[in-house]
Amino acid sequence: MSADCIFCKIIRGEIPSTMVHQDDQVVVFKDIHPIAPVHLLIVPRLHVASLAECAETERDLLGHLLLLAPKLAAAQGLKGFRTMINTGREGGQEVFHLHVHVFGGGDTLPRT
Ligand code: DGP
Repeated sequence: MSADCIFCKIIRGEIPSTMVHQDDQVVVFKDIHPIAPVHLLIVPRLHVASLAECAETERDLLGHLLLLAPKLAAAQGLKGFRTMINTGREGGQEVFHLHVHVFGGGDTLPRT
């Protein structure tokens, strides 16, 4: 846990969020600035700044994050979805607590 981290504060319940899933390893809540009709953030309870800071010790956690994504998407009624992990400031990351974006719904997403 990191005292000043906004996602750690959400995990501790100090900042409100719309939670859609919680388990022993992760919490999942709606992004405050959605870019699609469904836009979720899968956030590990462990404070790791980014994918670049992950080590072998995070192998199981990373597997859990990714395997959860299709289950969450199906529960939201999505037929397809996109995952995104922004890493580092130059990678577009704004919150330095590892998270996986899961989004979809509405029109077909543009090809990347
Ligand atoms: P990234 O660029 O990958 O670090 O995206 C961080 C996302 O986190 C961004 O899409 C907005 C979202 N976000 C930031 N602060 C909050 C918050 O307090 N609550 C929620 N629900 N989402 C937040």
